[in-house]
Amino acid sequence: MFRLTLVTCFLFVAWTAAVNVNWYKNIIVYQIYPRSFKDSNGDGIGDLKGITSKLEHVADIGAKALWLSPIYTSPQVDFGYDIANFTDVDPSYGTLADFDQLVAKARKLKLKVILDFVPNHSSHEHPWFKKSIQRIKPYDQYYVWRDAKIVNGKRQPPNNWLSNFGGSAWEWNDVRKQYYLHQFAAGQPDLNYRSVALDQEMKNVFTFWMNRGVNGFRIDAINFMFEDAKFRDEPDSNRTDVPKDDYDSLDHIYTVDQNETYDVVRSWRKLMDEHSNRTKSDPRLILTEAYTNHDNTIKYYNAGSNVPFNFMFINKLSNESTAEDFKELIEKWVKSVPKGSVPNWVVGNHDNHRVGSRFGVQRAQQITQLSMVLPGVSVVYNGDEIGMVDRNFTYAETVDPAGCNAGPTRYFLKSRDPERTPYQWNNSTSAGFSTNSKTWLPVHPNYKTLNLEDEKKVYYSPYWQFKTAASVKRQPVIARGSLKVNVYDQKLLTITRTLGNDVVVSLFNFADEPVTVDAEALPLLSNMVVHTVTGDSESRRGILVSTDSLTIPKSSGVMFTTPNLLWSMDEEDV
Ligand SMILES: [Ca+2]
Ligand SMILES: [Ca+2]
Repeated sequence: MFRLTLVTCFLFVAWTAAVNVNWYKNIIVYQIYPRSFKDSNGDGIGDLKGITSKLEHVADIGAKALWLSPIYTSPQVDFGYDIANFTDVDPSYGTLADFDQLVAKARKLKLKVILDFVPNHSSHEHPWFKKSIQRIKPYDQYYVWRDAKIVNGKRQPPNNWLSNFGGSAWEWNDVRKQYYLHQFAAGQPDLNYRSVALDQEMKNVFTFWMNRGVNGFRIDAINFMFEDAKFRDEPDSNRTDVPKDDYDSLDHIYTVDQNETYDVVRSWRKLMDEHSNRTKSDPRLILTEAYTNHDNTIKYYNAGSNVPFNFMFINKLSNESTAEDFKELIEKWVKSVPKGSVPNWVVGNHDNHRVGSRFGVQRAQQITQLSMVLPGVSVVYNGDEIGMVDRNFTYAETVDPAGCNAGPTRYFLKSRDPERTPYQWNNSTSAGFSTNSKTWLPVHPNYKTLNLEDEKKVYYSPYWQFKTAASVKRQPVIARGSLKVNVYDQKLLTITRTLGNDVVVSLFNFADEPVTVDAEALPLLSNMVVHTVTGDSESRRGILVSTDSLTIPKSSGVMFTTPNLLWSMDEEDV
């Protein structure tokens, strides 16, 4: 009996030790856009086998988790965000068996796998929608259907709501004789979370993928899940710079950010925690995508999201912003994060121009360095780590529905094709993305000189600057150290992290000219060394900090650390 108890105790300890409840709190999440990452069979479209063959790269740059944009069965009206089967893989990307192999290899590399989860809508090709059209129970309630409004004997949509991709958000169905709501493309009918059966159906999707080893979900467009139950018209935004059928012409008070959204997230948190407890596995990560105001974003933490995306580097800051602008917004965010949670910093994604195009190639590296030195989760988009930039598209080349619907004079304001071009692995055919010279989106012509293979050979390339900056993310001083944000001489933003004897100081020059400062005015210790530099800084790694004056080159960032942090990183063979 005594022996049995001892064994039981031992097992219990082994279990609890194996579960790491804080695994996600200080990591880099790397977003992979599957269509554009790596093509394994030469059809010009990226796929799962291709991704699996390149997972070493994800581990190499220091990421601990990869998030895959949708891989599910889809007619590809919106390149995978229109899903016809939430629990299978699209044939152009591979099979469920390929996915299992991807997860198995990720495990070996100690990478967590995060899937995109698209709750707002399915594809119009989904069997649920086909049954909903036929009014077959319970599917009849799975989508948002409304009768037409008859004006002067003519059929009109039930209200004035507009689609994100332009035009009415309502589409007539001649079989059901009703309109269905689509906040995005007409091929993406909105799901109805007021249907209990639908709500459960989507929970089953989470369970399906958790059982396959998925460690978390990035929830797409979460703030679109609910609409006003009374279907009231939305007021005019009074913008004179957009056409009447443009999404931005209305003030969206009834179609986004409804309170019920947070209740659903809470129920998902519970579902995932129960699954993790039952299977004695690390907690599942929830990342939520909502382009909304600060307070609405922070509320997702309390509902159970671990990473309510912080888009400040995308929609609040630009290369026009000052050091003071950065300081103010960073402090506001950090202060708002509830106790026990961590901040997050989104550098880029597949829906916005690349960081290298938004800030310029050189200043983009300031942004990635900032995201590493600040506490919490850094979210980077594939290609950011090698400094990829947008490719300009003609209207004829445009395939993104957001761009196509905007028409030939406005497509470039809406299209997301420029940031979705294939990953640039080397200088061979199609940048090493595919053996096919014709790819689903054209490769950026700069791949001959801008590619991973070549950057690995050049020490001060974006790749090396990213990798060295990323290496501090793993240090306790970044996870738990104190944070001080300061501005010197209006041009210099300084981030200071301190934990015991470990100190990290990053200096970012926001001016277009070098800034020379009295080193004594800065929070630098005399024994600090250069850890990482961006741009054309003459500082070299390992050089001791100057005790008198210090010159930071224009638009660049220099990170100093106490010497032990540099050495510990070198031991990891960076
Ligand atoms: Ca392929
Ligand atoms: Ca919706």
